Amino acid sequence: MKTAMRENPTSSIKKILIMGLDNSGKTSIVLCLKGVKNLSSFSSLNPTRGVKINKFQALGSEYTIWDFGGQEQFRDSYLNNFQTHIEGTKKFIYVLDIQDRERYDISLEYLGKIVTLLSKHKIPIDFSIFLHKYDPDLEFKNSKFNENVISDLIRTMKRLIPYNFTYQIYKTSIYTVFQKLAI
Ligand SMILES: Nc1nc2c(ncn2[C@@H]2O[C@H](COP(=O)(O)OP(=O)(O)O)[C@@H](O)[C@H]2O)c(=O)[nH]1
Ligand SMILES: [Mg+2]
Repeated sequence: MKTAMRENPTSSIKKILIMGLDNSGKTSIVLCLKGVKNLSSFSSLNPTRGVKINKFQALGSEYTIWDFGGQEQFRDSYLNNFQTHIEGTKKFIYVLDIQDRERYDISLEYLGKIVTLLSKHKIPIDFSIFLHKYDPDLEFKNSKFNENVISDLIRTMKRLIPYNFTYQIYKTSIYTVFQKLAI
């Protein structure tokens, strides 16, 4: 009787996909989600080549996070095989390194392509954009950073995303893992 009641164990596995340019902090975010707290593991990260699948458990569910290494030579092939990768995905995280201002344009272009594919195929998904490396002392340490830079970025981002596409933007940093700030 007990076994008959048991749920299929695979049904509770939630697939999360994380994408963004290389060096934006994707693997670090995966480590944070896995509960790694030792900061030295973050500084010794090597660039992820290709797709890396991580498993972890939290709040009674099992998760698989697909970490897509963001180097240029891989980005187009991910987009060409997008529907295969996206299959069964519950949550999508797009990571943009806000300290990498020289590559805002490239990152926004990549984001635009992803969002266009998702809305074209009408794939319902919980979509989050992480404005990452928003460290607590950022505006203090770097005078070029102020709210205008971020609000310009967000404005450009909103123009790029179709009006009927639902998403959330967060400011994140590995230094404030547990204080994700919704915008
Ligand atoms: N200042 C700062 N650096 C970060 C943050 N997250 C990651 N990094 C650093 O950014 C670099 C690239 O991170 P990584 O996770 O390998 O990026 P990936 O290529 O997108 O997987 C590493 O040196 C990390 O230590 C953050 O929130 N703030
Ligand atoms: Mg990586």
